[in-house]
Parts: sequence; structure tokens; C-alpha cells
Amino acid sequence: MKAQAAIFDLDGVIVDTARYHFLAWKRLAASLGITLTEAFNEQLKGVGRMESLQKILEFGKLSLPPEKMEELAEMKNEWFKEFISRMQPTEIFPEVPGLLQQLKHNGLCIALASSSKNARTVLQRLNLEGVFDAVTDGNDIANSKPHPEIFLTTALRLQLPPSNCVVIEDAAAGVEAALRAGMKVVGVGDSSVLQGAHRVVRQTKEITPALLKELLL
Ligand code: B16
Ligand code: MG
Repeated sequence: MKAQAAIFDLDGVIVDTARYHFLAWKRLAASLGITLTEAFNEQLKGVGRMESLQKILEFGKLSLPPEKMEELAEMKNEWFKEFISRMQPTEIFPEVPGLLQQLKHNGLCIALASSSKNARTVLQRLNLEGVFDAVTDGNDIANSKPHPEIFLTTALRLQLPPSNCVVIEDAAAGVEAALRAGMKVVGVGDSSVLQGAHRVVRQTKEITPALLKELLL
């Protein structure tokens, strides 16, 4: 059997930290007089911290000097860290531990690829450290999704060609990054947002080893 891997995004796929990112950005935007909508937030998912702030400022037609932007990004990160410091392992989407186990049983490697610089803290909070064969996060890359770097780095770490990898993503930027890396993608969420994904499911619980293996044939 050829070696294959399932590469999971973190925020919004394994746990709903996407909500915490949204709440922290919403609070920051409000402090600047900008109302952040859920629809606009789709553009922030999977995107790095500074790029997200840049998008929010453009949305609010604001331009700020780099030092002020650093300060605001730091403020948002402090609020986000407050949320994750209270996280419990019970917040993992309930079907995820079973799925990871089944995939391993089926001989697949499992990896995590998150744009977040806080990904390792979240894994610790969820008792998921050491579960993945490879972890790549925002500290390991120069270009965040939709650039393919995070997925290509993960494939290199797994010593697998990109064509042997399937990515599970909830963000439009993540789907684009995986496609640019030459991987198969399962989108989790709304198919109108996750355009280009080979398959789209509404929730992580609809993903089975059979579905992933079918895409890797
Ligand atoms: P941080 P993912 C992404 O994580 C989030 O979706 C995105 O909302 C966030 O801005 C980005 O990480 C950077 O996060 O500020 O913690 O470094 O979806 O790729 O797991
Ligand atoms: Mg995500």
C-alpha cells in the first residue's frame, strides 16, 4: 500500500477556535468603529494575523502606521489567548478523536497544518500533543494560506509527495492553498465559500476514512 496522509487544519476543523478568532477580531474592529460581519469573517479564516488585520482595515477604509498595526494585532492576540487559556479537551469536535484513530488504523499518516502561531498551545489544551505524525504551524512558515507553503512543508516532513495527501479545511484560503500544493481537499462548511474543494461536507463528523481514501485513489 502506498503511504498516504490526511492533513488537518486546526481552527474550525478539529475545534471551534475559529469562533474565538472571530470574537477577538470583532472586538478589535469595534474599537476602531468597524462592524465585522460573519460573512466578511470568511475572508479571515486560515489567513495569518497581520494579513487579517490588513483586510479588516481595508474593509473599514482605514490606514494605520505599521507600529499601530503591530499594537492592534498584539491586542487581538491577547484576547484570543484569554479564550484558549480556558479551553478544555471536551471542546474537541466529538467525532475527531475516533476519526484520527480510524485513519491510523487504515494505515494513513495524520498531520496538522495551521496558520496559527498559537496552534501548539491549543493542541496542549486539548491533550492532542503527540497525536500527529507532523505538525506545521504559523511559526514554521513565511507565507500563510492561501500560499501553499504550509502544506508543502507538511508533506516534506512526512516525506510524501503532495499527490498522496488529502487536506481537510474550513477556510477558502486553506482550500486554495491545498489546491496550489497539488493536494486533494475536503472542505468543511458551506460549498459556496469552499469553491474548488474536491468534496464539501457540512461538518467534520461527516468525514470517514473511506471518503478520504476514495479521493487518494
Ligand atoms: P494566530 P488555521 C488560522 O488558523 C485561523 O483560521 C485564522 O483565523 C488566524 O488568523 C490564523 O490562524 C493566525 O492565527 O493569530 O493565532 O497566529 O485555520 O489555519 O488553523
Ligand atoms: Mg481553519
